[in-house]
Amino acid sequence: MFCFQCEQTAGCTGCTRAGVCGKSAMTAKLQDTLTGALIALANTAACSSKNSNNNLSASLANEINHLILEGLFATITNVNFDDASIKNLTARIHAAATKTANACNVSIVSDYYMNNIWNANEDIRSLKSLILFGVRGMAAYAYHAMTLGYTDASLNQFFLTALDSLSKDWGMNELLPIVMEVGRFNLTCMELLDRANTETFGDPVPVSVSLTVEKGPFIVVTGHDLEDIKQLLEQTKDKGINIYTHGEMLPAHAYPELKKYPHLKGNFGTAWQNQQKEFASLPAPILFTTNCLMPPKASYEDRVFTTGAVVFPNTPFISSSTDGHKDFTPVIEKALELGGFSKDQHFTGINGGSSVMTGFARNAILSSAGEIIDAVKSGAIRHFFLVAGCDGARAGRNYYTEFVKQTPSDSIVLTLACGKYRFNDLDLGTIGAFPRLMDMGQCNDAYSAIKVAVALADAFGCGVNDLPLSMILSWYEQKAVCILLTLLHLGIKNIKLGPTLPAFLSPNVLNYLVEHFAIAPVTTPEADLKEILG
Ligand code: FSO
Ligand code: SF4
Repeated sequence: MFCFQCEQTAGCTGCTRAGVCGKSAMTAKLQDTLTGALIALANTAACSSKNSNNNLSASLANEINHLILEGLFATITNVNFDDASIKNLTARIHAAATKTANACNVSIVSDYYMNNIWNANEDIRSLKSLILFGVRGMAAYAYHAMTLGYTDASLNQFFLTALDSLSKDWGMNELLPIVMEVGRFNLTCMELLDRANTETFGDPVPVSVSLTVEKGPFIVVTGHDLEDIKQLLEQTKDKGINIYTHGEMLPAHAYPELKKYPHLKGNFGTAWQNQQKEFASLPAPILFTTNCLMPPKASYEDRVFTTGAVVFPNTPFISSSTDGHKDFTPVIEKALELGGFSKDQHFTGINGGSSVMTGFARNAILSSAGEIIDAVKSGAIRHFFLVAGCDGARAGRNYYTEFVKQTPSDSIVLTLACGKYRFNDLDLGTIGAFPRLMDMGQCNDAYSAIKVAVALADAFGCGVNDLPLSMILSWYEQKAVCILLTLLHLGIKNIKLGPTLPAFLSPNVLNYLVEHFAIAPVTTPEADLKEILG
């Protein structure tokens, strides 16, 4: 096997025997076959449109779009570990490719051989990896939007174009623009998901979320899918079961259509890499709606449930009916059977805090834009830091905790995604009416951060790079790749990235990013702060 798509890849170069994530060599091989089949499907769809013989029925086009998103999502780190379901998905992709070829009267394209990419010249491999991993991350966002009924034709077309490009014998000049296009289309995609989430569940409002788990039966929900938690909240109404968010589900507390449920009580645990420890003796079921699933330990494997794109062998999966309804009865019954804690448990965050704040999405912040601009003009706010991204197990990640602790008292720290659990229970105080630490939401809410940065730049009549704003990012898996490409597409410079740089950046591609965007690895909090604040 060969896989180097995430930050924890073995030896910072590549997993070759089995994945550090727990993925077996067989699963990795099947995921490669699946990806090769997706590329062949994209090739077939491309020849059908080239022949201007585009006879695809709406239902076949829809089926292709759905399979592309499902297939790409299944290969993201910590999502699907189940060989049978990967084989089944691959067979469905083959069937759709055959139907497409027949409908358009073109010959069937055989599966692309992924080793052509893994064994290519390192720069080509690097650029094709950026494209592939970027569209994998983007597919997760498009999938969540699709679940809520939001799609975008240009985005669907781009997934096919990007996949098709992976099989081409192209050089840097052809591939680099496609890498940047991934960034552009991911902005469209995050905007689509933002619209889907806010039009369905309302604009987030700032809330304080308790870390106490009350006595009695409860369910822990993790991942990014707000529709899943909505259906679960509806189905657990008046059943004496409380619901707790975990990981990337924390921002659910801020959405009016979710926070209205009184049994959505609080947040349990920290970021994904601590789950094997935190779930070990939990007297409650855990529902995984997206990544990041780690192979469950024997101590709690009987209470793990998955849904959506997440699949693990011998683990109950909650499927969706054609109208999108999911029946969470098995999870509910498990919660009642386990019964929860016998008395309230006062958990704390990593730094000892008993609650965390969330809900500072674009609307919440921009509704106070006037006050923020005045505070910058008066000197009350000297600098903004966006300390954002994914968490992970690597020891050097306490850089982010230390960085936030050392930010000066006249600065604001904006955050999002699961890396925030390293510091989101800290009390950094306030500047006027604003908390110094504001959580904007999930990783896809990088869209909110972009909207806020662009609005501030407009207000000050400057570019985003001229604002007193620095981006200190942490990456782990492929969603971070597409977000990074979006920031580069927007021309944002001087991003600091850690805890290590991606193994799939070749020296030449990295040089290109450094020359054009001045991207740099994080060093130490002291040195980075000194450099940023001059
Ligand atoms: Fe974290 Fe996992 Fe949002 Fe990622 S839970 S690491 S980029 O999947 O999704 O931040
Ligand atoms: Fe290794 Fe990451 Fe690939 Fe898993 S996803 S096999 S940890 S590089």
